[in-house]
Amino acid sequence: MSSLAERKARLIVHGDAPYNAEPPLERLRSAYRTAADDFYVRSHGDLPEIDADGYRLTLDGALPTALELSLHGLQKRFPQVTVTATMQCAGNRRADMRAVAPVSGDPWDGGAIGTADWTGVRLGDVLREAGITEGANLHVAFESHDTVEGHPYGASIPLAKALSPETLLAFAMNGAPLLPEHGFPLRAVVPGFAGVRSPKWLKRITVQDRPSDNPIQAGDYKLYPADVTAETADPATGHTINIMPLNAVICEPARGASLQAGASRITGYAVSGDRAVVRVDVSGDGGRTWAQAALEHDAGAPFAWTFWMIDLELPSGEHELAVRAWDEAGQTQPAAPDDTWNYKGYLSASWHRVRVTVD
Ligand SMILES: Nc1nc2c(c(=O)[nH]1)N[C@H]1C(S)=C(S)[C@@H](COP(=O)(O)O)O[C@H]1N2
Ligand SMILES: [Mo]
Repeated sequence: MSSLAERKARLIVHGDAPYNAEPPLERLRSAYRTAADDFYVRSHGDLPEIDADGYRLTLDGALPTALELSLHGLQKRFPQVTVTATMQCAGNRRADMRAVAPVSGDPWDGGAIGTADWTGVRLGDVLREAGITEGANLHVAFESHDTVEGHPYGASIPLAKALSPETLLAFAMNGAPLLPEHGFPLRAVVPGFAGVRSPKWLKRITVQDRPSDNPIQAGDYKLYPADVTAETADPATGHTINIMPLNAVICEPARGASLQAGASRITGYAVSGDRAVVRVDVSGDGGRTWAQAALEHDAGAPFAWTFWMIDLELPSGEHELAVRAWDEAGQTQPAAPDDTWNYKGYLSASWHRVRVTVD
């Protein structure tokens, strides 16, 4: 395994402590399954170092049988499954919102996203073994080994999502044990939900009648209207970000690229938390006219992104490329970041625009 320093050197680093980094878009688009060392890292606190041999996961709360599982015990006791799914930060593309007005948080470009084969056990299988009452109006709260401003990291998901077959306790990514920065030895993977609901370095899972009261769940990752500020924000009225919206990004060419006259290849990704992407439109003239891109999707992976590409004839001069995806409900993305601007810069999902020059 490479060292953390070597892996850091491959990425665009937004901060060292906590460590936050994303891959260049061109490299992100080079493989449908993102290599673990090209996968963005979002951390809120320290990177805990956990010894796999001594590792224990506790399950408690509203469960007839509390469980304590070693990593090996978990792997032996429950069927192992692999789910190909996209993980995305709620702050992906925040940089585009920051161009409208100041926002808080790291200025992620379109690289706070990645797709992997996650191998683990179904969280639902573990909860059923502990005797969970299906259909109850409960929440599954996770607590992790890292510390964020004096508290352990914590977040929760509704029981229905926890019991859904795609939701995993994962120990491997693309066939190898999780890297330390991606949650070794065990993390949750909650496909379709914002990354914040997929806690890394899991310590404890508690079933309870209300969402986690951890500040990450109760205070952060809320969507506010445009007139709300850091001073007026009331977390009790902010919308809890779970399902990720429809989004699309141009990965190549890069912003400001110089292209040769003739057909130019334009590539990127499109993604939606809970609906299929059915069409991707690409414009060479800032959104006045559109052409349809060819789509590449893994039919067996409903929670994974769609890759798209198109060859566009662009005359010489300056052009604004734009992309917008459509989902199976016939919905598309807002045209401008102003439309959904919020002071936290979450869910930035307007048409992605890239200016290029053609010789
Ligand atoms: N314990 C813990 N889990 C965490 C986080 C964290 O800081 N601590 N960050 C969350 C956020 S906001 C995201 S977007 C994803 C990122 O996962 P990755 O770093 O493996 O890409 O992890 C989530 N799980
Ligand atoms: Mo995130």
